[in-house]
Amino acid sequence: METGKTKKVADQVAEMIADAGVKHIYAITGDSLNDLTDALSRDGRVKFVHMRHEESGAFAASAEAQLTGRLAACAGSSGPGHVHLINGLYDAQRSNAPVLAIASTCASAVFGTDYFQETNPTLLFSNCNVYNEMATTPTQVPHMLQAAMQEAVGRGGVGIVGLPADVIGQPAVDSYASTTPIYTERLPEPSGDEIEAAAKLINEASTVAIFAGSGAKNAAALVNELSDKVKAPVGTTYKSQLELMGKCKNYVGHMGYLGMWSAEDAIASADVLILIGMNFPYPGFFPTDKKIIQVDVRAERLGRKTKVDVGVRADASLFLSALLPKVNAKADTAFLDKALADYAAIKEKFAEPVAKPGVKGAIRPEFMMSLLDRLADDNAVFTVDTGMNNVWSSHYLTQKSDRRMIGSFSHGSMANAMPMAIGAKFACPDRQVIALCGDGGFAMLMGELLTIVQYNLPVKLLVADNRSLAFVKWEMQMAGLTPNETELNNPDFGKMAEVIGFHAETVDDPLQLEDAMRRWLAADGPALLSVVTDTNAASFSFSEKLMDSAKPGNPLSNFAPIGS
Ligand SMILES: Cc1ncc(C[n+]2csc(CCOP(=O)(O)OP(=O)(O)O)c2C)c(N)n1
Ligand SMILES: [Mg+2]
Repeated sequence: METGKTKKVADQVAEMIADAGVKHIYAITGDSLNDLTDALSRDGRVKFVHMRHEESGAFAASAEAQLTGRLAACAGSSGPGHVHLINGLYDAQRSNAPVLAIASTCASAVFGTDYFQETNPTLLFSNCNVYNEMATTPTQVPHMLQAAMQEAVGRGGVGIVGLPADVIGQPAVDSYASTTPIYTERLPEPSGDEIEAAAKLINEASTVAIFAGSGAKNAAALVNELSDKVKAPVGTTYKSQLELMGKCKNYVGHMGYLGMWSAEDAIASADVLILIGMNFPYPGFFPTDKKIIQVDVRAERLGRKTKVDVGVRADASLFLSALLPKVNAKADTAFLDKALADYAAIKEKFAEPVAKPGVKGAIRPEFMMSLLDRLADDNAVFTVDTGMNNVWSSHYLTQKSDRRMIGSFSHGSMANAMPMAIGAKFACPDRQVIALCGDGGFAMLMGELLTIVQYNLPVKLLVADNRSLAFVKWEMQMAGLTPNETELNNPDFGKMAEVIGFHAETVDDPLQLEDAMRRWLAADGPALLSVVTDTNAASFSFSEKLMDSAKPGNPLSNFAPIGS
């Protein structure tokens, strides 16, 4: 702040966000947001990343927050500007990503007058937040901003502050509010009684299975130890599989509608099922006639998706460390061996389409994805669009060292992969960032190609050009409908991206894919590879539950496909 100049609310907001350690704010400026844009640029510590659509800004902030575990920010101007944030904010909230969203809005003096661009951000965002308030006086701003940031990091979700145009330009009022969100590392511990109860169930059981979600990823070595000791197969969610598969030798696949029956069967049939740090959406996969232990740092998640016999609010590592000495080793490996054999059989089946790369104009996506698995960096960050890319990535991407994958796993939105890659690249400039885009998803927020070129961001976009909303085509077929309104008439995405300034190629010949992929991965700066894939490729491995649920009349027939 220059001396002698009055500090405005906008300056105070810029200062507080910077002091809070926010590195980027993904936004589009305009009208009531201009004062803040100006203040941020004078403060100089938070980079304003100028997106082409506010929804992308929210996805980018969500990706940054998920990868770093730290607060990230996005903003939208009055009315349509912040209305555009909503889908990305839903995704961030449901991914527990600590994101601050600033929604500037028309002057408080004209609230309720049907003013130009008037919306009510508090109502608009009412279902996707951990904090959601609008400041109508300068005095409120620092308290509300602090609370929004603290709730976002403390509870993991979206903190929203509405800032009317007249408030943002007024002199700031100093406040007692702290300007640094407190990241608390203190994790809930299990009680002795809870450990005794869990150990008793496990010791009395003949067979045990483990189902581990993202909350178990920092406890992978302990999950592995427990599984080894009690001969329990380990199934995961789609979201957690990449992080856990390489670290658990008894890994038997991920479970869900796109999942593998090896995991599904083991989880449904063990005498005792241990659920660790998971928020799996579909109750129908859990047994009703077995004993279930659930551990989660979030008390509100216990018993939400299934009946639970022993529910423990605790950090996964603390729970497993306390439990391990109390459980007796099991000798019988028959149950585990069967699950491992089932998983091995699935992997063998997966290898079949990889060996048949397809024909010109119809490259097999399995071949494409397994090539990517072989060629991508061991610590690559993958972002994945909702659609068939979820299927192929979950079947063919493997853990090499420190790979991460983020997607719209709970919200299930299309178009997230490219904007998430932007946030991922800003957050992790030294890592290879690869967006797995569907042609439908890619086109939905295609303006972000321009953002990528504008910042010369070296992100890698892989577009699976199957000329259709393939997942939906397949969904319709499964339900006995004739696929309709699912065809896409695409341009040559490679040529299009080249004109925009990408290193870009389109490949339609499977024999040329490996060389093209190597060039794409080696390229400096923005790079896009459009692969003309088989429009009819579908997976054999889908869960039996999916087949049942797709039958007309089944209450689950309108399922959401992905699973967290
Ligand atoms: C924003 C949004 N609109 C619609 C849907 C429903 N939907 C789920 S997958 C999908 C098709 C995705 O097509 P594409 O991106 O081409 O991927 P593909 O399945 O063909 O690989 C649709 C329309 C959704 N999930 N999100
Ligand atoms: Mg498609």
